[in-house]
Amino acid sequence: MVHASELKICEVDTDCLFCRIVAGEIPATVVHETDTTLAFRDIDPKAPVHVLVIPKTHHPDVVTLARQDPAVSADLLSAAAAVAEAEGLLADGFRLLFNTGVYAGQEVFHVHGHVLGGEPLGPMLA
Ligand code: IU
Repeated sequence: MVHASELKICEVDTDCLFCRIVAGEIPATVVHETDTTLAFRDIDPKAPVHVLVIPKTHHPDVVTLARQDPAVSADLLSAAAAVAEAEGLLADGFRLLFNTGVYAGQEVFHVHGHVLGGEPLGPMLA
């Protein structure tokens, strides 16, 4: 396991909230961790299960991550799948969502996948 302090955590924004969670400076309810990813419960859950899955390295959005680090992109999908399984979401299904940019309402510019489930979620754009 690589400790966060050994990683080049945040090259872009030293005030990045999620980089600070990775560094252990801000508390979060962590549900899954790998060498390259961290998953923690959203502080304002929109479903019975609402977990955010992030890379430990800083990339502002999923497009940037995909271009800069395909290996960590794959790790992030694997982590989301592991979270969904651990949270008991595989039988009934779940949503994996990456808000990207202003039109999507992205608020935190450290890429994060929302793992949402635990009840019927309704149509995407309702
Ligand atoms: P978005 O995709 O950038 O809109 O999602 C940001 C999410 O981060 C949102 O669901 C917030 O509730 C969540 N969040 C959090 O879990 N902890 C925080 O300290 C803050 C936001 I600020």
